[in-house]
Amino acid sequence: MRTRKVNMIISLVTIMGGMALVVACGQRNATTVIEGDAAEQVYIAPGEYDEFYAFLSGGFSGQITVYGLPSGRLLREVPVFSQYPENGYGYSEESKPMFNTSYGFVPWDDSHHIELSQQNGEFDGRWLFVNGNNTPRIARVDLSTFETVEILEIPDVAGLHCAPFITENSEYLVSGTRFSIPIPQKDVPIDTYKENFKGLINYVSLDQDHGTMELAFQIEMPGFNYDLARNGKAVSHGWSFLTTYNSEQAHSLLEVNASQKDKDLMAIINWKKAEEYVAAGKFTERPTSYYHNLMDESTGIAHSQEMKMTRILKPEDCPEMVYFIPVPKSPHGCDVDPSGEYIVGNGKLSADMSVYSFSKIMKAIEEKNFDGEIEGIPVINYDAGLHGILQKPGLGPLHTEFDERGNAYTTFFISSEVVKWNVDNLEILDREATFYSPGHLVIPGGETRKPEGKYLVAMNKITKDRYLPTGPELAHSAQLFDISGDKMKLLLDFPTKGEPHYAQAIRADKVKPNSKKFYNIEENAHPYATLGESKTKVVREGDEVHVYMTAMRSHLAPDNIEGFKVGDKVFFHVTNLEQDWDVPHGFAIQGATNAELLVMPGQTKTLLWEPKKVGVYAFYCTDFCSALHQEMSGYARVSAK
Ligand code: CUK
Repeated sequence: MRTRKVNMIISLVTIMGGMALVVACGQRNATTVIEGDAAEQVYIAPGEYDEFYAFLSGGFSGQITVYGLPSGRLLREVPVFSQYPENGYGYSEESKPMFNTSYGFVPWDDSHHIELSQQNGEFDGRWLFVNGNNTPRIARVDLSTFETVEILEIPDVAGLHCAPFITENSEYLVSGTRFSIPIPQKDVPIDTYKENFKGLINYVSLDQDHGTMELAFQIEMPGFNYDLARNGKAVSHGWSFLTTYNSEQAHSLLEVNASQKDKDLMAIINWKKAEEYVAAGKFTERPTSYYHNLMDESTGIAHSQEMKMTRILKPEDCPEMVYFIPVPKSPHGCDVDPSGEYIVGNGKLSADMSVYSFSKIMKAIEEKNFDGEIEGIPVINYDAGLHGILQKPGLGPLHTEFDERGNAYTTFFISSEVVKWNVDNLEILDREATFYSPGHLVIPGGETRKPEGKYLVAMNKITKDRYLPTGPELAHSAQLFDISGDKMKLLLDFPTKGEPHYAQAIRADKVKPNSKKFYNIEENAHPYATLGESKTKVVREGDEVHVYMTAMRSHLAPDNIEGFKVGDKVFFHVTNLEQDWDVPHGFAIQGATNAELLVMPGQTKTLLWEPKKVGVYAFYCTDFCSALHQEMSGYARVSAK
């Protein structure tokens, strides 16, 4: 988003000078819109719970954050594509394998889109999926523990921005490459883009009981930029919609090259048909390399597996599987309404928004109402698939969510507002300023068949004067609106972490009852678990030393350890023997070059320590756990080799 802002603004100002008025109207003063009982509506009394969980992606922080709504209180930060010193994720020996990729150990990524698991088009509160944009990956967070338990790399794509969009019974996560590349990778001149660069759309299947991901198949596509997607629901179940930009196939995305055409294209995929082709063996197997990292539930240890083959479906071998339809210039998303009938395709560089009708698209396909084809893929006639056009809604439309009353809500980045409109008759009903320049927005269930149109959160890209200044770097800002009435009402600003792009929100009672309180120590199958203080020991195997340690209020055992040598690799395997909610213990040792561990009751976690100098070094529990917490410590003596 960030690098495109300036170009977008320049072109929109030139293209739509006449609409500059909307920009001016957008900059209203917040104090004029806060009225009545806003404070009461967001106030959650001490000891009370919020009504919704909201999960915000962290953008370049690589994490996700969990907020309560309507209070806007930050409840948790869940590390996904980033090492996290607060709990040792990515530093502990158990979690390090989560970052294995075909490029090596990559403990950072850029996370954009959150998808909660669904059944029958409704959130079921089991898992959350999120993409890693840069080193293409998809992660799964288990909502009983709020921990990242799986990361799957997606091969032969670049920039997995268009991910991970879920189907209504959690059959698949669909994703597409943001940047087309040579497949397989090879050393070719960049200006051979048109001949050598290809795109891939990927279908990852989900195990219905465990949520585990598997790359089911990939569809080879023309070398466009696949930006965002949604899957059909209800009447359109079985189909995916992906917007693309740069249908010019320019290898430089300067506006003069990549935004010449008046329209770009939306890809429409019949994934049920694709499944049939896979079952009929119509794919080619292509050698590749990607990693699948999975946390074992009983040991808490992540294991990596390198995968070496992928199945490719080619549209030319698989008729009636892939179509295109034109969308307004430089689109950024295609959102499907709760009925599954309407698909909103917006162009960032267009003054209008196109709303498509799924049944009309089906009719056009049936009647072969095509305007030619691109690389063998039929292009459906634009007017034949159109439900209608939303005229001059605002400047720079980005994302749309829905309520259960037939309304859509779209963010406008440039005119800095949220616009409410009726999906059926395309009438604009309300507009509210946001502060400033919103990207995504979220309504609880707002992309499902069952939205709960009570609140809307706009996630703004620019903060400016909203908070006390904190130097040049400001937290991004989210804004909560009450959308239960005819007019939207701004209730609250709250700061966010990293750069949230998409978010999803779910009724708290769908997640809260399954939330794990602690790990049952009898089920701890970690090979270095120490299930009782009498079983603690120190075992040397050559230069490797394994310390079987326990933590219990208020001591670490063993506490004073001698016999380490300079150059040893010391593994502290710390088992937290507590069996009670909210009694973690921590572990840190002087000179360790990684972080600390935070060990939940019943868990075993391992910290690697490589002493470099002789001496006596202190270790201690990092999480204040009892009145004698400060006594929870010990010494490690290191002698010359
Ligand atoms: S994106 Cu950032 S505001 Cu990555 Cu879905 Cu549109």
